[in-house]
Amino acid sequence: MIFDVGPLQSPGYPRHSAQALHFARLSGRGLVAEPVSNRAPGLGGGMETPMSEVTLYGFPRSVYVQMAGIVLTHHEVAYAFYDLETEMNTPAHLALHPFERVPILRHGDFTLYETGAIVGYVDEVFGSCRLTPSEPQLRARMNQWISAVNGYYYPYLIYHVSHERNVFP
Ligand SMILES: N[C@@H](CCC(=O)N[C@@H](CS)C(=O)NCC(=O)O)C(=O)O
Repeated sequence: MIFDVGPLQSPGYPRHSAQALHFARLSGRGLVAEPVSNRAPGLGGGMETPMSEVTLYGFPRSVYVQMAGIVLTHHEVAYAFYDLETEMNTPAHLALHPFERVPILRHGDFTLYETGAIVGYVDEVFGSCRLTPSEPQLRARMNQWISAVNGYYYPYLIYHVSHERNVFP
């Protein structure tokens, strides 16, 4: 995949530091070279007027967005996908997520961010066959893995290895 980082590589940015991509992203600019639509098929409105009761906001390449999508799909929730790629770090994005990340879930007038919170909510609200174990030790193990991915694996795999090799080689 080719990333268009052109003018983002200002010397003022921490090119090789963790989360370099996050700091280097310019307002309103996507990272992918090819233009992407921010309207899922069938979605006519903007972010303020989602047609579906459940809307997942994010960009398709995001593993966190994919996690939320997998859990929605597992529970056969009909949801709209809103591609935020070209609107990352804009005021509209900031209004949905104060840390300017994805995914974000909207269910009716309820808006939620953080993947763990989203999948837990979806599992509880829509799950006939729950993914969350009822047995405390199994549930604790699940939460341990979620925390480990967020705290240890993701920052190194994505911000260090992947971004530094693919985005800022
Ligand atoms: N703790 C957040 C992490 C989400 C996250 O880091 N998402 C990445 C995409 S996989 C993102 O929004 N990156 C945007 C950026 O770094 O500018 C969660 O669990 O949802």
